[in-house]
Amino acid sequence: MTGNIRVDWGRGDIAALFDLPFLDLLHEAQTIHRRHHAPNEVQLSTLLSIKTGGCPEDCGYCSQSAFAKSGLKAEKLIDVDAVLAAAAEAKAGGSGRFCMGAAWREPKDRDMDALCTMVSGVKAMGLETCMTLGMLSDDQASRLAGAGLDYYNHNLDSSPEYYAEVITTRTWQERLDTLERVRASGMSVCCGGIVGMGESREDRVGFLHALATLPAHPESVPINALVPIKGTALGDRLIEERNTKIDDIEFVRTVAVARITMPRSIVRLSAGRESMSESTQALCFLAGANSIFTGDKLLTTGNAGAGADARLFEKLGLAPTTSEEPARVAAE
Ligand code: SAM
Ligand code: DTB
Ligand code: SF4
Repeated sequence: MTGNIRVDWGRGDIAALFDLPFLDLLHEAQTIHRRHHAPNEVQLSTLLSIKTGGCPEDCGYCSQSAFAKSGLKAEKLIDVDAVLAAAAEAKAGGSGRFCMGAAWREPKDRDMDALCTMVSGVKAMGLETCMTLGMLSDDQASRLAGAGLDYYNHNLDSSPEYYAEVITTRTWQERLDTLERVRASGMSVCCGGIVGMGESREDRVGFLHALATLPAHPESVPINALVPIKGTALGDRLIEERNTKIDDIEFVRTVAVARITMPRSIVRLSAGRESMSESTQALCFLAGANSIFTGDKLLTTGNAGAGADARLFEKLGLAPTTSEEPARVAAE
């Protein structure tokens, strides 16, 4: 336990949650959700790719890997001004957090000054800041924290077993080491993964087990549904095999189990929302998802967009929240 939050889940406990009758599972998830979070509020984050393509890692789902034949052009780190302009647009659109992603194995020390300027500039606009840049050294983590970086995103992506089938250039242990460095620097952790990559239920159990037994739960847990991209190993497989897209109900179950096992974390309904029905998204919110990515674009692929989100929020009576603190405090 950390505080009164359980971190000693067994795989069997998590498998048993997945096995619950759907309505019982949703009831439990929603009950726990209301204990820790404001029931009708959804946190809004916006993504920007600050360095696109040409990544030396071989993540089988990713358009930005140099191993993929996605046709994406490799670009250099973009200018600070371009980042600030995109952040201003995100803020005007009501977003509370600005997440900057780079297609790197790890940042180079020569990029650190520019990255820190981006962080302090975005923070000065009154937005929460998040970056995802690959692995970090202790020094890089403390420099980013010092510049005002609130969150660092680094995903475990799947179960340890299935991870090895998806990525071979970076080990599971290296991911854990980066997460530990982020924690030690004082930044909040954003860590989740992808479902719908062809993994089994047992892998989804193992994935959530890995997250829910970290020494402290990540403050943000992004749950992505694979966006199949032509030219990537997993995208091509999904496109060829058709109908292997994760079942909507199984996706909602995954969100619900994340909510139950990590009760205080913000659970983000992340990639894959563009092709998700309103009803499935509504079930995800009922299951405890309380964050989304706003805007028309994720990093390289499309996103639901402001119009569709505004309509859905209106229908469901949801309101954006800009900070997770009030919801948490209300729960104590
Ligand atoms: N290069 C950095 C890294 O991987 O550490 C950060 C960027 S990477 C794109 C961030 C996360 O986006 C991945 O860990 C993965 O979970 C998610 N992601 C990437 N491509 C995706 C896709 N096609 N569908 C769903 N999620 C995806
Ligand atoms: C995360 O878990 N999902 C976001 C964020 N962290 C960086 C990225 C989703 C990327 C989807 C595919 C793309 O747009 O390239
Ligand atoms: Fe590189 Fe990140 Fe894509 Fe993996 S997910 S190939 S590390 S950009």
